[in-house]
Amino acid sequence: MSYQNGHFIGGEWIAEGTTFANHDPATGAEIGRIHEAGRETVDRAVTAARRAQPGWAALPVAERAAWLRRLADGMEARFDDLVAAEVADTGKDAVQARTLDIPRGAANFRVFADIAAQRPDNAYHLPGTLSYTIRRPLGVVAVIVPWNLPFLLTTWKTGAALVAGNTVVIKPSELTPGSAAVLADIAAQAGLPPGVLNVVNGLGAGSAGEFLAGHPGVDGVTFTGESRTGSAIMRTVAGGVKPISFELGGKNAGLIFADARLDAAVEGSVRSVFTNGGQVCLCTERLYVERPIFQEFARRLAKRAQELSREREPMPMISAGHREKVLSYYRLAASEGAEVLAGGGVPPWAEGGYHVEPTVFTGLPQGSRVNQEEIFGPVCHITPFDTEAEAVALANDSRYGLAATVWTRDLSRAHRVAAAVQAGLVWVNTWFLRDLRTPFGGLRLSGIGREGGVHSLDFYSEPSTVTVKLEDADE
Ligand code: NAD
Ligand code: 6OD
Repeated sequence: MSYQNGHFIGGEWIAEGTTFANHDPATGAEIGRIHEAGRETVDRAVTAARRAQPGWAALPVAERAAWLRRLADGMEARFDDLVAAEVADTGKDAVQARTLDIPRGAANFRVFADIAAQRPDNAYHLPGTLSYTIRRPLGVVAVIVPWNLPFLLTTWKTGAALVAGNTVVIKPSELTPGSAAVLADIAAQAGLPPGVLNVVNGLGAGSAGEFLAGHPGVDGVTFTGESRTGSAIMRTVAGGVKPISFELGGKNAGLIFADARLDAAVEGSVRSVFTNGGQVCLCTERLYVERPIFQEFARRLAKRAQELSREREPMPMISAGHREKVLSYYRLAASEGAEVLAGGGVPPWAEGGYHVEPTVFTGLPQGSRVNQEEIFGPVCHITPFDTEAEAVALANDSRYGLAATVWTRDLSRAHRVAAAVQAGLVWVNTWFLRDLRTPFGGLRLSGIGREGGVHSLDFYSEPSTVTVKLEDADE
């Protein structure tokens, strides 16, 4: 597969700007060249989106919802193309792309279509007074997304923004532009009005991402990516005081109590640590295990990590640079005296691809960088604990607050701990089980705001309140 990606603006493909290479992380081979949007190209995209926005917002919500369903049908019809694009860009397993990443695109569009079409308006009554709210779309929304779950995240934001009456300019990650290009094709084939959905490619700082976020014609920014990038975007949009929705990094804890079903806790942790090569913001990087089962849990998790490596299971890191970042944490852990229970390097079979070994460490203090900084690879550190209060305190000892898992068969403990752990999402005896109506997002460095269900619609539209004084019958 070799492609050249331009920009999709006002319903047309435009190949302008210098190009840069895109690589297959599984082999390191160049698979395509991407055009980089400069300020002028970004300006054209925003102008196209602004032109289309009033007409799009004027459609009854049921018609916008019908468009989303038509686009979801298009995603299902182009399922294999979307899988191929996602696999080529990320090196992820096609089975995962077929069962998680790509089906979520149509699911995202359908759930927001249903929720928006059925959402009631609000009215507030007082004696002699009636107030109600009118929801208005933000206008043009910049959708800036990362490389780890490209299609899932692009559609998660785009579906909600569109159904709320906004038009969008999507800026995919420079490392994974493929599935957004297929989405633009789907929109073109479906006859979506030109300018409603636009895609510009390029890098972040000093390039398309920054130009887009800072463009005065952009009314709101929804961003998923690193916490540091979130800070940079806040600075970029500060002058325009634009609404932002940020889903950022995580350093997620897993709490495993001695009464948990051990098999389920081990397999659940294998998923939560190693899925997508550990490159999911929700992945667990810190495991806390109650002391009576610590040795057995650690032995089993390490064995599974070794098996995954032998089976060449976890996907590669997204780039040579990211592999080097992950390996630098492996070296750091070793130099700080960690006990390496599994992995810790590059698998012997990695040829050209950006693979690292699934890795399990123990023995480092809670304050170590390995226990505090987001690594974003197939790696975790395991620490024993003795009491529930200690486990909760360890989980909360983080500048992040995105997700946590709790493994226990004690119902009261499950609810107690879920309430005490400071995270935007807590899973009990499972991981990454999603109901798309629930609020999704994180505390502290993990983000600002919530998306999901009506929470997305709340971000992508703003209420105006109308208050009417009711006259008495004889006035
Ligand atoms: P990143 O922050 O480097 O890049 C994300 C996007 O932002 C890319 O499109 C990039 O080009 C763009 N960008 C970079 N600098 C920019 C700038 N100054 N202005 C505007 N745009 C800019 O993130 P990444 O490395 O692609 O993704 C991995 C990170 O994303 C991890 O930290 C992970 O935890 C996080 N993430 C969080 C969630 C969540 O829901 N909380 C979901 C997925 C990923
Ligand atoms: O499931 C979702 O809706 C979502 N936003 C997942 C994010 C995963 C991060 O890597």
